[in-house]
Amino acid sequence: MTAPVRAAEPIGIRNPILPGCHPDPSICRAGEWYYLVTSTFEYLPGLPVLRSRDLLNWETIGHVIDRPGMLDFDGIGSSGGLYAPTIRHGLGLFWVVCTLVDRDDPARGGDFLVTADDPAGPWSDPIALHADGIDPSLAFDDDGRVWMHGTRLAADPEWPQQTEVWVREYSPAQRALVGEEHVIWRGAVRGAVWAEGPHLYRIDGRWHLIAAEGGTEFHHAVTSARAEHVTGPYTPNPANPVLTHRNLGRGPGVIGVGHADLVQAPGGSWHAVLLGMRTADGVHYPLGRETFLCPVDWQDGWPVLAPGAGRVPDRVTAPWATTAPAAGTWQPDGRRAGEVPPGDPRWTALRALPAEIARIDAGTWRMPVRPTTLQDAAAPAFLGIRQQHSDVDVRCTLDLSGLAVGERAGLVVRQSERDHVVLQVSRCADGDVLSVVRRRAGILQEGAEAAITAGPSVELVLRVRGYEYLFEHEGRILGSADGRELDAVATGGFLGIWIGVHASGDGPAPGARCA
Ligand code: 6LW
Repeated sequence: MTAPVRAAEPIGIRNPILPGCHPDPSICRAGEWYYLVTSTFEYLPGLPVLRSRDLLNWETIGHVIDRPGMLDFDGIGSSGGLYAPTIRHGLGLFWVVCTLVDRDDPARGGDFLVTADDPAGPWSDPIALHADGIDPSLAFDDDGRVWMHGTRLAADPEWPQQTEVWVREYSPAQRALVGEEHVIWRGAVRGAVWAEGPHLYRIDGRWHLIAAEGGTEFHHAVTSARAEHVTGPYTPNPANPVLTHRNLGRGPGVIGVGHADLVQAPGGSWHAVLLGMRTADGVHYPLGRETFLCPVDWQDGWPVLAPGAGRVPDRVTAPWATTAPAAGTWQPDGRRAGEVPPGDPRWTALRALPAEIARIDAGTWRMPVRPTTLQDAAAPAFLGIRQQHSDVDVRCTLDLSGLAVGERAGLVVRQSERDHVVLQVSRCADGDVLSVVRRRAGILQEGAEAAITAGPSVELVLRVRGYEYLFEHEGRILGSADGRELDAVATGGFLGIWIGVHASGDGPAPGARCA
């Protein structure tokens, strides 16, 4: 007789599967691999492409926008830039459609398409689609035709911020949208703002639409509709919204779930990636909009998201996963200690590629000072990574040997040009001064200053515990910031917090006093 073998627990991880600012996730599968992209706004390289075989272990294999000159980001203010990409595999190619947004100049940018043989890149130069609005997507018909769709403000709105979803054929030969345009969707709920993030799927002889609505904040929701023909008419799912957390009220947990994209596993099961925000007070979420995973069932020809639960699960399992996320890679619930070496794909710069801002030398970044400041919608000397956990300790050593009098360098907690906090060393004629400089809604709030003897290098420390951001030097707290004043809710942006280093100044100014 042999002892019964206990079934192994299915391998799982805590949601979100991609913590930190990873909004508007889009997913596709090619063979045994899933590929996922998310929005990156004014940060470059843009649109990370992540790959997984089991929906749990994700690895960044490249970025869609990774060459100078692919798109012009100069002057694009914070929370503009790259919005809501869609990734698909079809006709032997990988396709990404996305929008470059300039919130100050709607005439600039617009929807574009890039393709690649290999999702790791290189991606083609962008093809402008000359379509209005945001959130483009595409779907392949059984006969090989390509149908683009997207969201724009309704031409003839019945209420403020009502949008409409359009569909139009794309001709790969002409590299352009062709034929008639059809408006197929204006929202499931009367009065719902921003029906957006549409994705069409050809499933079992029908067309299914998944869209978000309610705005990408607390009232966000996922809706569904279906049609016999891609151009409609679309019948709303009687269960709409098919997923939302807005009815749960305000409390700690996950809020704002929406903007879903569906994918089928090789075994036939369906899954959705979608965005949501982790909050401790029901209101604020400094980590931004993160990517969650949720099971999907089909009943009576309609998708059921999170069947039997009606909310995004805290923990997701993948029965076919053979390995838990490896120790040493970042994990939603894991603690990770160690360096983020130069070259790690998480490093990003503002409106320029990291390689245009700094170079890697002997295992460290060398970032020349630039006159551009964090308040400018340009490319400052800034390198940072998204904050992915509510509790983090960041320690950075700045080599100040090249810093001239009148220049400054420091550790930054950034939301935007108008909202950021810097623990900064200013090089003055009579020594170095350390200060915490806050900019809130564009207004400068100078903190306490301390004279220090920085020497050739200085170690600056940031400790984040929930909403509290503490700036330290040599064990002394020099200032603090409140995450509830820096998050997208407080500042009106779309981003989570980035943590990075920054230097600015106008070059050597002998004899200058402290700037
Ligand atoms: C995204 C859209 C949205 O394009 O936020 O408000 C935009 N809604 O779906 C940026 O993430």
